[in-house]
Amino acid sequence: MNQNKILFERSQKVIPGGVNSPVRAFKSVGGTPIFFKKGLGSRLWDEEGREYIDYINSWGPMILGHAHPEVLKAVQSASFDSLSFGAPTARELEMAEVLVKLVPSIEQVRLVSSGTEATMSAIRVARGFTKRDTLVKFEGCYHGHADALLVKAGSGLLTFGEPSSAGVPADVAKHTLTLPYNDEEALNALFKEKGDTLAAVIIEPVVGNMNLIIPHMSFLKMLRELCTKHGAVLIFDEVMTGFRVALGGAQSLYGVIPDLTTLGKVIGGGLPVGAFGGRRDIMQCLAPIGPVYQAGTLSGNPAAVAAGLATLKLVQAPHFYEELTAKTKLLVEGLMKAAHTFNIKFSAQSVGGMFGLYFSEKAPSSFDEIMKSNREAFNQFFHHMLTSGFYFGPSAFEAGFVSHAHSDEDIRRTVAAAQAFFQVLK
Ligand code: HOZ
Repeated sequence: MNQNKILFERSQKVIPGGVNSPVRAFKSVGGTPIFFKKGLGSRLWDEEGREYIDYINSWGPMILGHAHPEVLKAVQSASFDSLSFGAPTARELEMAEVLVKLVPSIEQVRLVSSGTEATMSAIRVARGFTKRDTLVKFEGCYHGHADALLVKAGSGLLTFGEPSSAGVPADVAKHTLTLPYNDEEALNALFKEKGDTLAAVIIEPVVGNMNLIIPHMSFLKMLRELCTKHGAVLIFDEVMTGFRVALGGAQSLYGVIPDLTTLGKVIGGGLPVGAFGGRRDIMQCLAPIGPVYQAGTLSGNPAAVAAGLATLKLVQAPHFYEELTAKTKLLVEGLMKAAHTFNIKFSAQSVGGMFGLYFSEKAPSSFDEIMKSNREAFNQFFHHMLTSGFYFGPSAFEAGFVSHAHSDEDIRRTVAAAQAFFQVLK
């Protein structure tokens, strides 16, 4: 029997659903998840020895491709000096200095171990700073799995059709208000009614968790103005977009600067690192100097920070983001051209190294529009590509990721395989 099937059967006996993160279970696309054994550059190999070109890249972190020699060398050398101290290190300081230098909104920053921890902590400090409770998020945006954020969320919750999680007390959820993404009228109306009671608004400045959704500039600008006017803390969740869409994240791309920013994924180079940072006056509310508590034994872990620092050094090479953006554009434009040759209702778009594929006539800009795309066609596409050796996200509600290691030839082969699918679909 196929190794992936054998391992998945074993896994389901000891791990709920056989996976450690729900989207990986292939529930929405059907079939058996692939168990991976090795990655190198743009390639992955599964337990059967089959080769794939990877378009997930660990959901974003592997921006340099898998097993980059300089990242591995940095982790190796840090590891020989101990895997954890639970005490300050010079490396953490170096990472904080790099983040302050490169991310426009960050004056002070604290490291944590995941994106979930970063968003959860950013919200707490925003509430402590404003002395208000109410939080606003946008439908279909996913900000990790802290209780307050599992209300009308994206990613796995959207994939499985349960946008608000069980296990979140109504008393907690009642402090989270939701608005439709890119809807200026609704935004204005909420601020008019409740603006002065809002602690924070959290948003993915480019959404990557209900597939890829690009913000309208006027919407982002209005959000910034309203938060400033009403004293609500604006949090950009750049866990996905940070160092992915541009060196300074979506905030540098669009010139809209939040009060706080959360980071993760790329800044750990594939190991678990998160960060939240922003205005000095807000960050100064954190313990040990302020009343808002936040802590972590593995925060600033030496091996993880070494992987992140090596990655952040390499992404600062001249033309890195121009090249990454060009590769990603080559993919989405190639796929669109191939689909349109056969009159398939398909669209695709990208920002930096992130992309979205949609079985709909035009790229969606809201939760309602993405819900109308043809999920059945996506599932067929996914399986055709998987069988042909191309690994895309197993859900119509996830963005895709290209790495700097992808070659034009990788992309040409991908487009050719998709073209064969579109031809049959027509
Ligand atoms: N929630 C992640 C994507 N939006 C998936 C995480 C994973 O399965 O690793």
